[in-house]
Amino acid sequence: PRFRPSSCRLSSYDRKVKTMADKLIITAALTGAITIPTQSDKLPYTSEQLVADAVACVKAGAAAVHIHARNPETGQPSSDPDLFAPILAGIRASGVDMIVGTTTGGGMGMLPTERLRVVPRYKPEVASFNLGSMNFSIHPVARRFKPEDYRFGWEQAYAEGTKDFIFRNTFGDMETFAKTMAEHNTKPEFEAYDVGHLYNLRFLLKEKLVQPPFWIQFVLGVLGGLAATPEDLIVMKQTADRLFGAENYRWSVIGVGYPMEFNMAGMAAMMGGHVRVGLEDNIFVGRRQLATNAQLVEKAVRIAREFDRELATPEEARAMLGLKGSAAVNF
Ligand code: KMH
Ligand code: ZN
Repeated sequence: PRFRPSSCRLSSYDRKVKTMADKLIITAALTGAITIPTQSDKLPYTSEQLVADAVACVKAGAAAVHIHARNPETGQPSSDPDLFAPILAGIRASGVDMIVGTTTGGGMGMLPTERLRVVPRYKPEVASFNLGSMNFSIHPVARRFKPEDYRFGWEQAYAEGTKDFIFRNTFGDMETFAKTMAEHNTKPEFEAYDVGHLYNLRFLLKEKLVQPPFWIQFVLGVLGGLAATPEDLIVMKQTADRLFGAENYRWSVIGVGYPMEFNMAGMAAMMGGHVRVGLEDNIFVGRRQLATNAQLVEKAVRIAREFDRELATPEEARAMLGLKGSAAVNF
């Protein structure tokens, strides 16, 4: 008989390719604790700037924002819960719906107990959960600037100091983070910088400290972790599939730096994953072209469209990730 493609039933492979095209969740990481103000005058650090960027990113297509606080006078990263208050309240007052995830990773010099304080205080829908201790350095950035180039007095020592920074997330810390997030119904966004971090998550699962389905962020390109390459992303994805089963987690990817942020966005768009962009991770939208957060989101949206991935709204993303909803937070 003649081969008639129209009568051909979808093979399970074809079905899988179609169904892995989840709506795509874009998270905007607005400021972080790694980028220093001298690198980009577009880096927001006051609450007004952070709220304006959050709203602009959501209007551009992001469903979620990832929030760090900084000292509004100096731009220095801080884990002081009081500094989160005007940012979270400002986002609320904007009336623009979005998933607000807070960091519990903080930055150099912050203790795990200090970093975790935002969870009981604000009970966010999502909070970052870093899956292991590691070197985490931006000291090569300091080589790009002369002492007189820095905008603020703290920046040079901060950037250079990361050479000896150990990002602490021991099993004891992780146990505390897991229990605290469970207590406040805050969904952990598991930050995995290396393959071993996925095995740490597997251990937490075996100990019944965490519950699938998981929301995992593959963080690629940090000095101290895996690189933002297709090979490394695929290693992470295959390892997670093997340890948890593809149906038991959703993943997003961060590519640190340019063009890695967008290379990884393209990979995620193709592979059924989700995307994080923002000035926390990368400051450029094109070669040597400094970007606003919204411009980074706009580029991620263009990539998603090219790969025929529809964007998830905040409400759709909540349903996909099993979040408690913005009425249940404490801000
Ligand atoms: N700064 C990023 C590379 C966190 O905030 O807990 C990872 C991050 C971690 O966003
Ligand atoms: Zn962060």
